[in-house]
Amino acid sequence: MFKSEYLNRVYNEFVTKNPNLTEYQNTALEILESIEPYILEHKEFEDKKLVERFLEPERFIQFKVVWTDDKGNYQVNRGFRCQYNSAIGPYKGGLRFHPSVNESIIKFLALEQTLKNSLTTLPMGGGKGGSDFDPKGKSDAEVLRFCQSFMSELYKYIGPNVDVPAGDIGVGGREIGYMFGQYKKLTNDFSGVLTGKGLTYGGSLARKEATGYGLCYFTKNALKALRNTSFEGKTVIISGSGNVAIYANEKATALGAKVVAMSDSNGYIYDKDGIDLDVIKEIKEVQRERIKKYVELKGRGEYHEGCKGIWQIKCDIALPCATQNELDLDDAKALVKNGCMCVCEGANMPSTLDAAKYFIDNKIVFGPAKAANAGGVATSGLEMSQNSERMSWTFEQVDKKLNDIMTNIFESCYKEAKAYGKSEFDLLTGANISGFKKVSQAMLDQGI
Ligand code: NDP
Ligand code: 2IT
Repeated sequence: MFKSEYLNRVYNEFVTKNPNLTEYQNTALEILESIEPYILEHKEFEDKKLVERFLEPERFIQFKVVWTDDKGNYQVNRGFRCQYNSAIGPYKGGLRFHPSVNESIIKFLALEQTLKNSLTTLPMGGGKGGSDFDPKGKSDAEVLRFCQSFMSELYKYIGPNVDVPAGDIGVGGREIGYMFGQYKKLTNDFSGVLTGKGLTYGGSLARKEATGYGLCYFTKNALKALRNTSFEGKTVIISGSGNVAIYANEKATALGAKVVAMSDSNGYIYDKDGIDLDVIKEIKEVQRERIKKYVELKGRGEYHEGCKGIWQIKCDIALPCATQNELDLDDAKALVKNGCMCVCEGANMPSTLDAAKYFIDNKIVFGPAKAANAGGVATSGLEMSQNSERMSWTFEQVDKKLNDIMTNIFESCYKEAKAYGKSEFDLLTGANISGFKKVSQAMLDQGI
């Protein structure tokens, strides 16, 4: 599998130690394959067991979350927090509430987050957490009771200089607010222990928009450098219709593109005239309803059951912004066959490894998740800075810093792609090597 005997041994041991954790194994494989040229240059890493050290999370916490629903029935869920790596700063990463959450999902996301946070250039280590709780169909009161119970355990392990969680799938402003309130009640401490907070209690302007906007800033840079083109006049499809997807649509449209399709876990809508984002915001942010409603509310467009069909739509640019493994090799082939020239990942690991390789081999402008979607956590880092100095910056200030960070991330991935990748289109190798260089150096320096 690897040219390096050392990596073959490390990966085999990793799989033996982590049986059945498929997503986690896939992420480790992707990272090791792409950092191999760098490892081969540094023979001393083997002596120091650096890759083994990198692939072992510092801490993995699992806990019970008991709460009562509106009928007074007890419910039991599982909570998790993986504190993967603190070499370059306090653990930082989102919380995901979704029925599919398990040890493998949390560990894969925490490992990804470690390199992503390194790419931002801000001092943040990597972590991730969440629960198999499903917020869908729950009342506000149920979500409140769940969040309070979840934080009653999590608060023991986090802190503004220890571990700073944020949102992810199923965790938005409402959930962050409920968890922040409970943390404060338990600790009697008003601090920036979570990011993505409301604007009335320490949140940052532009954090809500940051992942989607940042994705478009990254894409803009990649299109310019690799294809000398822009969003202007391009047809775009975006999977998902949550936080990342909505603000990716907003920025892509502002940059001159037309977004014709979006989805949720039930199906997708296609509107050849361009999706009316206000209608999507009303359905998703206000009513918490299904995307199917778009056709009824807008009076145009088509709804198709099942989310897979979205990749069959002809487009210039695809932005997968829903979830992991939502775009496989067949989907990748369909996109390329239909003329798609750019795929940038808003979600975490939305393309399977063979799909990602297919894009890179076919010289599609491919923005790998840990680089392309790093704008969310980068702006979380900016929220932490504002909390520390007890100041708040304007929307324009934060947005400008976000834009600069995303340009910087693209430049560093592009530089390493040219140095180590299969071609200058290999931003996946570029991102992994760029992120790994800093974390590995910090680990060596600290002897951890
Ligand atoms: P939201 O909960 O706001 O939205 C998630 C969207 O993806 C919804 O449209 C949801 O549909 C869909 N979705 C979720 N799970 C599945 C599934 N198993 N199959 C099909 N569709 C699914 O989450 P976010 O927008 O915050 O997150 C989206 C992605 O972006 C995730 O991969 C997340 O890790 C990543 N990300 C998020 C960041 C952030 O700051 N929020 C930062 C960086 C990455 P439905 O409503 O039907 O469930
Ligand atoms: O995957 C991610 O980068 C996030 N969900 C955001 C994490 C954060 O701490 O803002």
